Order: sequence, then structure tokens, then C-alpha cells
Amino acid sequence: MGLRCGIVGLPNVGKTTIFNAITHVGAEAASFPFSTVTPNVGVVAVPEARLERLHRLVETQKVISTELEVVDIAGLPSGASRGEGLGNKFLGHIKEVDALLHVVRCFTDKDLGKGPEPVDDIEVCETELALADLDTVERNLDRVTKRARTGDKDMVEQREVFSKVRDLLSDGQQVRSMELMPRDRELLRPLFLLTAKPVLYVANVAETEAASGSPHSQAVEDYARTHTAESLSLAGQIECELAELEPEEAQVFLEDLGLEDAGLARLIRRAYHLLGLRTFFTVGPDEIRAWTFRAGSKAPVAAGVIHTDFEKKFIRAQVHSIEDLEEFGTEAAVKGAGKLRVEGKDYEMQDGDVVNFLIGS
Ligand SMILES: Nc1nc2c(ncn2[C@@H]2O[C@H](COP(=O)(O)OP(=O)(O)O)[C@@H](O)[C@H]2O)c(=O)[nH]1
Ligand SMILES: [Mg+2]
Repeated sequence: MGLRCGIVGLPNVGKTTIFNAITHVGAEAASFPFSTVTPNVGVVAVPEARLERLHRLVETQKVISTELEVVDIAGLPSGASRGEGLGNKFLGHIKEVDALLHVVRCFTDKDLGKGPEPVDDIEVCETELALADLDTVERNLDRVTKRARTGDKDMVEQREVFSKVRDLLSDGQQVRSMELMPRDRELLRPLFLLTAKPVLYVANVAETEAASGSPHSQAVEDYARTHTAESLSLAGQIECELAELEPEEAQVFLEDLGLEDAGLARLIRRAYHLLGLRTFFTVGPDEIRAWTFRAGSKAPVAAGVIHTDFEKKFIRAQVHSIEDLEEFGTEAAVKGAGKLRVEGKDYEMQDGDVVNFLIGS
């Protein structure tokens, strides 16, 4: 699918700690050699409890998860948007990802000698991103304004949109929060604006606050709610330790801490969802497998995820739910109960669908 999320935030907030924990959990970690401006890229298996539910019902050779690409982008230096130092490179890396996991320090760092100021930190980062966007929009506004003089309709339309967005950015709004028409957003897409990307704030709390959260993580949550973003809290340090343990040991450790679920599993699932990614399943004696599609995809496009040819050769899909399989036991019994749906090429795929695609030759 080629969608990626990038871990961003100020220096020393725990980005690399969280990235390392994620890639430990991941099936295959494909890291680039580390350097300060070469981002680390990891591939992580998306935790999926529904695969286990299917495996309990159907005997199979192997169970295959979907994957997500995560990039550890080095800390954003303040002044990045003015092209100072390595600023441009950092912003370039952010441009290349599809969603942002914005890590915010909510733990106390003894070396820094000051308490967490998560909302101030968020605003420092968001301001850099917005200034970079302002620069991008102004450059493009100049370009289309010149060309609009000839009366070119497309250029005039872009001029109107870019100029509106410039004003809103100057006003301190993030593109993702702006009230814009779908057509406006379409015209903005080629600009790859940084504040247009979906954001999940990750409040990195102290070990002792892993279960309860803190007033600081609450502040992050409140900020997210009013800024068209999502949030969750976790303790990066603990996640790192958890990722080193065998699953049974990790479970015991989690219970000791009063946690239901590893924060990382939540983080990965939320990131996947944030990217607009959804999952369907195929089930058979060879494999039970989770596949990724974009929310809103039609059945032939989803078939094309399995094999490129399948999109064109799609005939129809047989679809049922995991709940139906749990109720009736086998696919044949699901069919016998009249619960196996036959869907055509206009069917919009739903998260959790268990599918058989019928493909022509
Ligand atoms: N107490 C505490 N320290 C952390 C936590 N996460 C990271 N750190 C420490 O913060 C420092 C910076 O972490 P790092 O992951 O390299 O930050 P980055 O610059 O954002 O990539 C390191 O000394 C970590 O050990 C955490 O959850 N709790
Ligand atoms: Mg780092």
C-alpha cells in the first residue's frame, strides 16, 4: 500500500525509544544505517486480534498479518522552517510521510532540569510546520498569480484557494483544521502541506503514570480534541522493556503495571486507522491472512491488493463476517444459513469482511 507514518517531535522526547520498541515488536525490522538526517524506517506487523479468532475456527498452515511502515524522523530543530542548519532536510522527510505520530514529552527529564510543558512543545513544532507550509503556499501563490494574468481559469481558481489558505495559515490555523471544500483540498494535495497530514499525539508519560495518565497527558488529549487530531498516552521506557520480553512474560509485566494492553499495540492500530487503512481477511487451509485496503475502496480494488490482475478480472465477491463464522462454525454452514452475501463490483468494502473473490480468466 506504501503508506507510511513518521514519528516527529522535539529532540529528547522519546521518539527513538518508541521507534526501537515498535521495530522490536515488528516481524521484520528494515532499518537504514543510522545517521542524524537519514530517517530510520521500520516495518511493523499490525496487531490483529481477529486473526486469532479466525485461527480458532479454521485449521491452516500459517497466519499472516498486515504491515505498517514507520519512520523515525530526527528531532525537529526550532528554526527548521527558516532553512537553518538541517531544518530543510527534516521538513523534507516529514513531507514524505502520510501521517504524523507526534511524540510529546510528559515525563520529567532530570538532565533538562525542567518539568514537562507538553502544550508549549506541541505549539513549537506545529508552528515550524505551519511556517514551512506558509512558505510553500506563498511560493505557489506567486507562481499561479503570474499565470492567472492571462485569464487561465485553473490558475485563477488555484489563486483563490492558495490565497485563502495563506490567510488562514497566517492566522495560526493548521490546514487539517481549516474549513475547506473538498475541491479546495484537491487543489492543495500536490503541495504536500505538512499541517494537512493527520496527526496522533503520543503523550510519553513516566513509568509510574503508564496506567493512570497524568495532568500533562490530559492536557495533550484536550489539545488534540480542539485541533482535529487524535491522542493516546504510553510510557516509552516501559514499552521498550515490554518489547524485549516473551509474550507470556510481557503479559505478567502488564498485569503488574495495571495495564490491559501494551501501549505499542494501541499505537500501531491507531496509526493504521489514522492513515485511513482498513482490513479484510481471506481464510483457507493454506493461510489465514489480513489484507490492507483504503477506507471507501470498492471490492475490485480490494481484490487488486491480493494480485494486481484481480482488479480487472474481478467477477464478484462472497462476503461474510467473523461473527457469522463464530456462530455457524464453517463457511458452508454460514452459506446454508443464508448469511454468505454475494457482492458485485460496486460493493464498498467494510473493515472486518471475510472475503472470497471470484476471478475470471
Ligand atoms: N523517564 C523516561 N525517560 C524517557 C522516556 N522515553 C525516553 N526517555 C529518555 O529520554 C532521552 C531521549 O530519548 P530518545 O528516544 O533518544 O529521544 P528522541 O530524541 O526524541 O529520539 C533518553 O535518555 C531516554 O532514555 C520515558 O518514557 N520515560
Ligand atoms: Mg531520536
